Amino acid sequence: MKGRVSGLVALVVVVGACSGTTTTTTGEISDPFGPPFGVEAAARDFEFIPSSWTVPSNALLVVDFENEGTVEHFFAIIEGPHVDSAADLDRSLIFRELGVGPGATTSDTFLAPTEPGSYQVICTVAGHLEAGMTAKLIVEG
Ligand SMILES: [Cu+2]
Repeated sequence: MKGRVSGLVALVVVVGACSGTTTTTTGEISDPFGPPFGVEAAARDFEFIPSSWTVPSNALLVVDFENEGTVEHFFAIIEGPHVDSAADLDRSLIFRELGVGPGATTSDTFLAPTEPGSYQVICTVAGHLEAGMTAKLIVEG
């Protein structure tokens, strides 16, 4: 009997210690971004395969980027106006960038843009965008 009373007192202390916080207990851990959304991308000399991808906004993206070419390539998602030359690119507009050497594959996991729209994807190696390495990431709300 004495043990029960002590337990009750301890519970009250714990609840009191938690007041004022926003902690909630649901009994299960949920992923606020939903299941990961896979994106398969490949680079050749000098194009992206495919030339567009459609993803949900704010989804957790798992991008697998394979380089089927003979030189290094990058997969860079650009925010802002369409660019025609890497020389014109303001690097602060790069939302996310992955690079991989010839014959290799890299993977990256990140959140898609929250703002729906069409985002340009380019290779940032000098001359590659001009040679045709441009694609689209379509973000749907
Ligand atoms: Cu390239």
